[in-house]
Amino acid sequence: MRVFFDPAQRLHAPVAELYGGQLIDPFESPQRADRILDAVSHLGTASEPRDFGREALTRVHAPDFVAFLEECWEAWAAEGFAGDAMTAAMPPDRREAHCPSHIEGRLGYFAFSGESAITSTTFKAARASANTALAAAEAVAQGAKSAFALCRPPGHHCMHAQFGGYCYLNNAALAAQAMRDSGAAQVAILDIDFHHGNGTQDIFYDRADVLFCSIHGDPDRAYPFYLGYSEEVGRGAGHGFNHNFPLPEATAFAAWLEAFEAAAGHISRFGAEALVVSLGVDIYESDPQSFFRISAPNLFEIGRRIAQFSMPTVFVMEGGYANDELGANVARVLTGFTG
Ligand code: SP5
Ligand code: ZN
Repeated sequence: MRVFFDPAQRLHAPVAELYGGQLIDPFESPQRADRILDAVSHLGTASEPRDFGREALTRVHAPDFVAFLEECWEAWAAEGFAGDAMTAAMPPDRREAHCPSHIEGRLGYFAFSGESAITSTTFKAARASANTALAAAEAVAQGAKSAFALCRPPGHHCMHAQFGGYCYLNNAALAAQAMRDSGAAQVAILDIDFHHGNGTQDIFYDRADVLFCSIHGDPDRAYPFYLGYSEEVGRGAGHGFNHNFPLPEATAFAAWLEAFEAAAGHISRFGAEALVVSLGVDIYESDPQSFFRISAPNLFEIGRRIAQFSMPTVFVMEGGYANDELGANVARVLTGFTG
């Protein structure tokens, strides 16, 4: 399995995350990448991605959103604010909302959630993360059977034009789009992160060429809330190409696997030429952000089942916050896959 990692991803290191009314040390830290990097070294030496340019980003994100990410910090600092950029304002109705010129308003306009900060180097790191996913997609498009994109900050919450949930650019969506652009007629995305992939769903909701399946904590009880219900099946041409599997608190592995097999059925029938896996290991039973009962050996079994698609596969790293087990958990899925 090819492995990709860009060290510039470490540049995103905000001071704090808004969690339970406190500013705490962020769950999503540069150390996560280092822990995973150590644990997957037996799969092969990590390659540094090339720069795919801004054009690659606007294949799935709004140009004004990408420009905002790039300019945000400077405008924020110029305003005289002392901390990292974190939003306190949110549009009451996005469909009617005008995009303000003041940075405080712009920040909320391009956010769907307020816990995640933008620092002076966030855009640089997010681009490095995007390039990592794009390089993995390129390797698979050029014939590699599988690749692991060691991405952080993660991406699956990032929508067409809104960041949040620790995500600033949607790495999995960029990888899927890159495979489409390099000739795959249809691409499937399987999102197994504990949290609903609201951003990936948003990006492909109207499209029939990219199938999106997500297995996650019930949005009635779990972040990112609001989206991820089973009745969200896509819109217009995309109707029937979005499938959500929300699962309740204390879901055991057998029930999780039932959802997996249902998603697998959709993926097999779709007839995709390539698979992108949004790999969040926050499904692990000891993860501080989640509520499934999925053990370490179960993660290995998940990798084994993903291999049964026998499809060119790009793994894109998403969440996982049980730090002591994080690297090992990622390695469990990947070695389950490689066998
Ligand atoms: C990529 C990814 O995994 N992003 C997740 C961002 C979610 N952070 C929300 C934190 C709130 C979780 N509440 C947990 C309650 C535990 N009892
Ligand atoms: Zn997650």
